[in-house]
Amino acid sequence: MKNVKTVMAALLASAAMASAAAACEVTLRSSDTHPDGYPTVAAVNAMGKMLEERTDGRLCIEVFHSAQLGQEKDTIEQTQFGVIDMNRVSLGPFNNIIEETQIPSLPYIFRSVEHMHKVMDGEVGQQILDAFNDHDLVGLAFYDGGSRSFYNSQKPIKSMDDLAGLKFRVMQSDMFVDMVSALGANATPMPYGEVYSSIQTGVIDGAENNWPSYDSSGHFEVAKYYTLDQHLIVPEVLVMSKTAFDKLSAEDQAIVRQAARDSVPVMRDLWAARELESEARVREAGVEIITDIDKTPFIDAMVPVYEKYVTSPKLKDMVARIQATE
Ligand code: GTR
Repeated sequence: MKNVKTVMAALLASAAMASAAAACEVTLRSSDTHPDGYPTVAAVNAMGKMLEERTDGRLCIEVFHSAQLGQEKDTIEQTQFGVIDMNRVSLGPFNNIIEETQIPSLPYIFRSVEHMHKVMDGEVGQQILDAFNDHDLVGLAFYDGGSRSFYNSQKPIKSMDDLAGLKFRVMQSDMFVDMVSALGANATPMPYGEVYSSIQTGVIDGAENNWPSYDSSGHFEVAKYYTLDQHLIVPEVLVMSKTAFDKLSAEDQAIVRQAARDSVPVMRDLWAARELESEARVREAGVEIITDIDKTPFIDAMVPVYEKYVTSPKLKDMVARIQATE
């Protein structure tokens, strides 16, 4: 786990290099767990270019990719404290902090990626972005995270019964622990960066993720059975520290918000291409992919999860509006 001192040292070292190279007045430091070139990293870089152009070099972004600033849960705290200016993360690690983020993280809440886009681009999405305001953050935009499915090192999962007794890593969200328990398996919340070695050493049997993450993390090398049950379509989010945002003029704040929105279609195109590339790479590597799976028992098993987490009238209303979105 990286502490504030380590994060500050990484930021200062890069600030020294950046000031020699670029003439930006303010360089916003943005965190990402993924490697350089991954669609989320490329999209924030594209947003940085837009900012630089639209502010005549007043504002730039430097993306600290590959978890240089730490794992998601820690970098979220650093962003709330204002140590990190921007952060691109999954909504999952926000679930325990901001209740509205649980709703698009509910298993099988979206019928398709198109349905997710429609919801997140609309009023419900805006309501969720606004919810970050009460947590020292500014919600800027949602990115794609595909659909997440289980992979493991032990055996092909062909039905829900095959999950029994297996141990899966989940993102650090209580709801995902309950989701896995409701399916009859065991869940261990753990930072993304620890998953590869934990599967390799047998601490866990597997995890769950989308094609690009399964590929880029190398998890497919140690967990060769991938079952496309698609239990989650969790969007990713780009947030800014309220401290950093409040330092900007109203004009620059509007430019930041617009550039973030304009990076969304860029991200979606990169994502769609990357999903196909990653799927091809993983198939080529000889992974066993189970596509023919009846999702009905998985969906039915989620009733207690909805009952436990969708409790207040506000959250119930959000679920109803999502379900009513065509
Ligand atoms: C990826 C996501 C990351 C991170 C990771 C995880 O799909 O892009 O932000 O949340 O999953 O499983 O921790």
